[in-house]
Amino acid sequence: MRTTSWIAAFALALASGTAAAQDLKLIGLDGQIVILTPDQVAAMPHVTLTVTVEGKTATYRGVPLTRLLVRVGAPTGKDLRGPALRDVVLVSARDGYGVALALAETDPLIRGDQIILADAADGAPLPDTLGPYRLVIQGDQRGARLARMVTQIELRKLDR
Ligand SMILES: Nc1nc2c(c(=O)[nH]1)N[C@H]1C(S)=C(S)[C@@H](COP(=O)(O)O)O[C@H]1N2
Ligand SMILES: [Mo]
Repeated sequence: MRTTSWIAAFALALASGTAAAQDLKLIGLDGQIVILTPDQVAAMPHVTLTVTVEGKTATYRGVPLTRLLVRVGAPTGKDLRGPALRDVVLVSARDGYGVALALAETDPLIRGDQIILADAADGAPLPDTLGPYRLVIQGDQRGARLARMVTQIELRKLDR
């Protein structure tokens, strides 16, 4: 491809909100899109979370899910009330796997158990089979909701 057409393709990719494979795509209720590169995610405040799921204990490190959701306008704390209690968070993975959570259950001011988007486990970056990101939900006893290979997080409103 010539340089000019490459630049055009890149501009088109940006305009259409297309994320590179390792990028994280956030989608808000009004369709607003925020794409975070691995460097941008790495620069956000991280916490660690040790969980035991199906007998296996691991210490994950990552960004609290709420911090990502506010980037696309999600209400938190006292603002998370009324119709927002019906909003859902759809976490999607590279292999088509998906997990839906209630927005309210992701809020640390509503529920004490933490939910993070992990980029490291037991001191090492997540390998390709687990990363770039893994949803880690404190209190879950089964592994099903701990989505591996997460690439997108979308807020959705239920009509009724
Ligand atoms: N993207 C993706 N994440 C996934 C799955 C999957 O098929 N695809 N399976 C889930 C299930 S059912 C389990 S039990 C755990 C297994 O995670 P582990 O390999 O760390 O034990 O991953 C969960 N996350
Ligand atoms: Mo599972």
